[in-house]
Amino acid sequence: MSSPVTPFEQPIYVTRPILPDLAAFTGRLKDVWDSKWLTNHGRQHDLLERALAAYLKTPHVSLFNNGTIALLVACRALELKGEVITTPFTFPATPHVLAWSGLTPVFCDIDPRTMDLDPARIEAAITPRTTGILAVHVYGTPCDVAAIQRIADARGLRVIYDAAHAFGVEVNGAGIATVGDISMFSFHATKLFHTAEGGALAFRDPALKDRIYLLRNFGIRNEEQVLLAGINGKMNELQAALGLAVLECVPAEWARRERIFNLYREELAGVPGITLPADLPGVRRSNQYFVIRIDRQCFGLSRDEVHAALKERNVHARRYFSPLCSEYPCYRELPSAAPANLPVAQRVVQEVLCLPFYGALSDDDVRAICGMLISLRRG
Ligand code: T4K
Repeated sequence: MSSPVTPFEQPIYVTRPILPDLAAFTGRLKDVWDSKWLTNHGRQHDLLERALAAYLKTPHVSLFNNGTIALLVACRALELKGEVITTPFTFPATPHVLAWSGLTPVFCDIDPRTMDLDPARIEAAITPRTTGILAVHVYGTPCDVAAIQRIADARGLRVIYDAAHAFGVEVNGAGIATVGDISMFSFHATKLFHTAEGGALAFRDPALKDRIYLLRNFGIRNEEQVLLAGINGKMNELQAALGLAVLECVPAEWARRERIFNLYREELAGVPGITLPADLPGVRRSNQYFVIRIDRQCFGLSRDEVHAALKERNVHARRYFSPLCSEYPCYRELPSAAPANLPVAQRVVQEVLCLPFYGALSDDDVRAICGMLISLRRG
């Protein structure tokens, strides 16, 4: 790139997956071929389950074919009923899982700083029909888990964390999945750790293990007994083998993203109208997204105008998570979806922009993207 406004010749996407060394992956595939065992809890599956429990510092991990099915099983495992309090500022899967479970999502506003569910707004949303809270560590930023747990304990509610973006997040050295009743991780190709498609549930209560195991395999106990109305949520051996190969690459990818994270912050520091992600004390980041917020007044251009201008220059930043889930036709008639109930989310969703963020981006690419952004500023 010769000038900050020269478009990239090749598209720069918001992310690119880790692709492990092909020989390392085919070596693992050879084991699968030799075993003639392709799915239903094979060796690769068990190896990955154990490796992830250690990596995530959590006692129990159950692997799934994707994060959405994992979340469905979490709702079923905890026997949620009636209403579940959740955030409107998330990927569609979060409220859709509630709807598919016959539950009513109750949207609650978010904290303007973390962009996660605001615990101060939860109490007012609780009714006699409320049985749970489904909170999201959005962009990997941990929720105020202590405040959420206090409310849940006082009101007898179950807590599920959608930790799709929070792989490897630690708070004061503790894995992010050691809070609440169950946490869900997504291992989609767009995630730092992935199995192409995949996901997991992580939890502490050993009593949940058997139930979750049954629910993800049609409820089958053995050849004679089907105990529960389960589903097919199993991760297959090819996914698990890929996961084992990808997991070996995660530390280097995380470290490279950490460098890019800091480079973005250096290059964009002090640009009027751009708010950068803050450091959170005691938190080890997921390095899943690099999200900035654009103040239209101060920057001179709206977030949507910046998004379009970057796209013209072949930089495909993403407006995750716009529109708000509460604006989808399937939810907008809910009383909790009223814009007046969600003023912070309404504002935040117009400001956020996820910049390209993956290890294969060069330092020069990052500087060029920042140069483009700065050159777009008016005023
Ligand atoms: N809860 C939350 C909070 C979530 O964010 C998600 C998923 C879930 C639950 C559900 O988990 P899963 O059931 O998916 O495990 C992507 C992902 O499909 C989705 O998994 C993810 N969240 C969401 C935030 O992002 P899209 O529609 O933005 O993906 P797409 O295809 O536009 O890909 C984005 C960019 O990534 C592309 O422009 C290029 C790059 N890419 C993508 C793929 C698929 C690649 O380079 N290679 C690839 O193979 O949803």
